[in-house]
Amino acid sequence: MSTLEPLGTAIEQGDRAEAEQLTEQAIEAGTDPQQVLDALVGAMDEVGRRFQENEIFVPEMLIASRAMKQCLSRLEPLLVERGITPAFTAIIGTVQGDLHDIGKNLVAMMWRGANFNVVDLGTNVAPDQFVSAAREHNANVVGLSALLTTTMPAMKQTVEALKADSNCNACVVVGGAPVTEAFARDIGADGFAPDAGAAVQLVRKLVEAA
Ligand code: B1M
Repeated sequence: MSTLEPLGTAIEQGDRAEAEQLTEQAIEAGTDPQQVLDALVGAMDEVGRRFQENEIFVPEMLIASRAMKQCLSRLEPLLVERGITPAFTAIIGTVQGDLHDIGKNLVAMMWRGANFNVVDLGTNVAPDQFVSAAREHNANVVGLSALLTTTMPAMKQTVEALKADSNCNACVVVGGAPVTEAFARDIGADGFAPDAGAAVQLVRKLVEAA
């Protein structure tokens, strides 16, 4: 049996030591790094699905993401050497006035797990910071998180600023506990995701359609 199937299982179970060892073995055996990457991304998709289905919760998702990150760092030099780099860039941040970042960090990790290049601007990010970062990184996606009803207006202002910038062609996606599909539509966002697993499916769909 190839090491890739147990590698996927190790990621799904958040077994970092086993996942690292299997990644190492796959590399030493000369396995195509793209195939190793596909196994890692496939495992994170399964983690996202289980999270959405409430089969696992935040801690398990965090542990799986960390195992994935560790394996990716081992694989990265080989991917770069072969010119295999993420095809899409996503900017993410929590909107101005809002310091909550746990959910935003989970979304960022899952996007990395889906092999997006993710630029995390942190918390309390002003609309013009999102606009500058989207330009600077030629972003395909900008993700906004808000956890307070009082910062939802800042989310609206940020979407407006991004949409008003003719140099920015990024899809804007929003999420966070008080945010709803209807609110996302009202403020002109391109999409809404209720959780980190759904956020992966959403951005994949949007970038493929763009
Ligand atoms: Co705050 N807080 N907090 N808080 N806090 C809430 C949000 C609150 C609901 C608590 C309550 O009153 N019951 C309430 C908001 C009420 C409201 O607006 N209606 C509240 C308040 C009022 C406040 C302060 C104003 C309190 C005060 O100082 N008086 C203050 C505000 C500070 C500020 O931001 N300016 C404050 C401060 C804090 C702490 C700093 C202490 C801490 C934050 C630490 C941190 O994030 N580093 C904190 C915390 C931890 C919470 C609760 C307890 C937990 C939030 C959390 O991390 N959830 C929260 C109450 C609660 O939810 N039980 C609360 C776990 C996380 C995984 O879920 O962030 O929803 P969540 O993310 C999910 C989805 O929403 C989605 O995916 C994630 C994973 O599935 N998602 C996205 C999130 N972003 C997304 C983006 C996407 C897509 C999906 O696309 C881009």
